[in-house]
Amino acid sequence: MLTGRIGSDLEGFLAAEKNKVHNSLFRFSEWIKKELPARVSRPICYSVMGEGKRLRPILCVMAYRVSGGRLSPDIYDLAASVELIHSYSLMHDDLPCMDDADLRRGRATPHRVYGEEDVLQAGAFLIPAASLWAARALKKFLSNGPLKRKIVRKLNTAAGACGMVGGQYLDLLSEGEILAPKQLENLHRMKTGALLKTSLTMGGMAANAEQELLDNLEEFGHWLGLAFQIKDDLLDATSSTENLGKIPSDKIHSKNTYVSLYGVEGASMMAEEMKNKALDSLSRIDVDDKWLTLLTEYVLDRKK
Ligand code: GRG
Repeated sequence: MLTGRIGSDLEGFLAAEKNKVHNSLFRFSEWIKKELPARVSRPICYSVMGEGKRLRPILCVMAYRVSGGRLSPDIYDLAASVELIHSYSLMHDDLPCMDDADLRRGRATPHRVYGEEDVLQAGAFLIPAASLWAARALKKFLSNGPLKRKIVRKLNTAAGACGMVGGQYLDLLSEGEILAPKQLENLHRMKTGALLKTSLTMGGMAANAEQELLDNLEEFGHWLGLAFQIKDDLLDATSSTENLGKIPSDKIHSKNTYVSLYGVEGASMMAEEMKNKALDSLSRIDVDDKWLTLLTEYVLDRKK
């Protein structure tokens, strides 16, 4: 965490934003309980309401705000759709056929509570539900039909074969092999970076931002996404189960990470480099908003 007054300012800001995201996820949970059988809605709600950092939806709302959007619960609903995709990915990533994890966000993983079969199905239900939640939110504050469709398409593109799922696929295929640096960067860019970057672009698009601002947000998101994943690799290699709320497992699964390729020191230097590139892109965004800068610092300073 950042220290001093700025650090505590950011903590206060993040806590308030997390609370608004939480309210949207709660609205989603109430809706999904009415739409789906309890066997699948229960694991969905358990997963979605877990204690995550909510970084992606917070970034979406921040990009919306710096693009001149007027805040309302509806933008938090749009932002929450990204968190829903993230939640499904965690549910499936923890399954025995992938990471086989017992612990996530400081408590038992969904399949340890509800069983593998229900969680597999719940995750599959959650994917289209996230798109519907985005479309429902957009309907409330955007009248431009093509723009609404473009935003939902962005979300699905980031979640799909050229983004998160494609990256996870490459990650699974490469377990036990040693990737070349460019291959590893590509994998991280897809698996984690795409959704994080798209959170920002979606926020900008929802505020009808000019193309130049969208391009800058996207470039910022690109570097921030890489810095975030390298920090994730570093935490997995250097932190404890108690602190992370999950069992570090990259080494157990012989994963390709920045730490396995460059070592802790090398990976730390690269994370710093990516963060500086993110800050550089941010300086090209002509807005006076300290929070994006502080959040960029937080991505590397975080302890979990
Ligand atoms: C079947 C090929 C295939 C894919 C299914 C499982 C899956 C889709 C994708 C997994 C993608 C994945 C696990 C990406 C890692 C993202 C990551 C760094 C997670 C940790 O994010 P944080 O730190 O977590 O934001 P919290 O808990 O704070 O939300």
